[in-house]
Amino acid sequence: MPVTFENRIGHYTERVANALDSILPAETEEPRLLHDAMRYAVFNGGKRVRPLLVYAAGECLQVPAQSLDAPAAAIELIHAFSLVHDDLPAMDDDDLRRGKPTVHRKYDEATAILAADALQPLAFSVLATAPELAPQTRARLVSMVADACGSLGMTGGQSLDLLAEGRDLDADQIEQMYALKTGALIHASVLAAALVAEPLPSEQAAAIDAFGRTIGIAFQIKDDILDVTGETEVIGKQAGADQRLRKATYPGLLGVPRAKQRCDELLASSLEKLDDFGDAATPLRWLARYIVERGN
Ligand code: GRG
Repeated sequence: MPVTFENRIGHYTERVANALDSILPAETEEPRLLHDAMRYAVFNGGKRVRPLLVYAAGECLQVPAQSLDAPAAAIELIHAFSLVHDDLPAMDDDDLRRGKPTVHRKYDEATAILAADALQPLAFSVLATAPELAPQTRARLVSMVADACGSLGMTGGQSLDLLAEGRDLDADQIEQMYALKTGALIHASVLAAALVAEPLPSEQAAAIDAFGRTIGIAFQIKDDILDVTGETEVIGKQAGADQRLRKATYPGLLGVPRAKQRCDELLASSLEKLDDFGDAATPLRWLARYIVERGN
C-alpha cells in the first residue's frame, strides 16, 4: 500500500483518541454522570479534522507527532465543548449530532452545560502541563488557543451568528463571522504545530498562518452547503436547520452554486500558500481538499 497521508489517518485518529482517553477522567470516577457526559461529548464519532490538521501541519514542519499529541487533544476538547454549547436550546437547539442524541438530549441541559464547562479548563490544563513541550511553548499555546476561543475568536463568531438570525448580512460580513465562529479553531490547529516547530523562517510561519485562515472559512461554507444539500442520516444532524433558524449563511445569501464556487476559490487560495513547502505539505493539501469535498 502506498504511504500516503490517507493511509496514516487511522494512525493519527487512534493517537488522538488514546491521548483523549488518558486525559479524560474515567466514567467510573465521581462525579460519574459528569464524566460520562464529557466522554460522550468527545467519543460520539467526530471526524477529528482539527487534530488531523495539527499532525498534518506537524509533518509539513517536521515536528514529531509525540510533541503534538497534547495540542491535538486540547483543541479537540475545545471543539467538543463548543458543539455541546452550540446544540443547547439557548443556541441552535439541536437534538441530533453525529447521528446520535445531542448531549443535553442524552443527559439533561444542566449536565450538558457542566460537561462543556469542564471540557474547556481540561483543554487548557493539557496545554499547560504537556510533558513533551518546553514551558515557553506551553504558555504560548495556552495564549494562542485562548485567543482563538474568546470574544475575538470562536465565542465572538458564535455571538455574531446568533445575532444574525433573521437578518441580512452581506457576503463579507458572513465570511467574517465564519472566520471567527469556525475558522478561528481550524486556524489555531495549524498554528499549534507552527508554535511547536519554532523557531520557523518567517515566510513559512506566514504561509501556514494564511493557509489556516483561508481553509477555516472554506470549512464553514462547506458545512452550510451540507446543511442545504445533505441528508440528515449522512450529515448526522438535522438537515435544513439553518433555514429553520433563519441563519445568515453563504448558500442562503447567494445560493449553493455560488457558495460552492467560493469554497473552490478558497481551496485554491489555501493550496497556493503551501507552494513553497513541496512534498512536505502533501498531507495539508489532502486535508484541505477533504474539507471542501467531504460529505459530512
Ligand atoms: C468558547 C469554545 C467556546 C464556545 C462557545 C458555542 C460557541 C461559543 C461556539 C460554537 C462554534 C461552532 C459550533 C461552530 C461550528 C463549527 C462546525 C462547523 C462544527 C462542525 O465541525 P466538524 O464537522 O464536527 O469537524 P465533527 O462532528 O466531525 O467533530
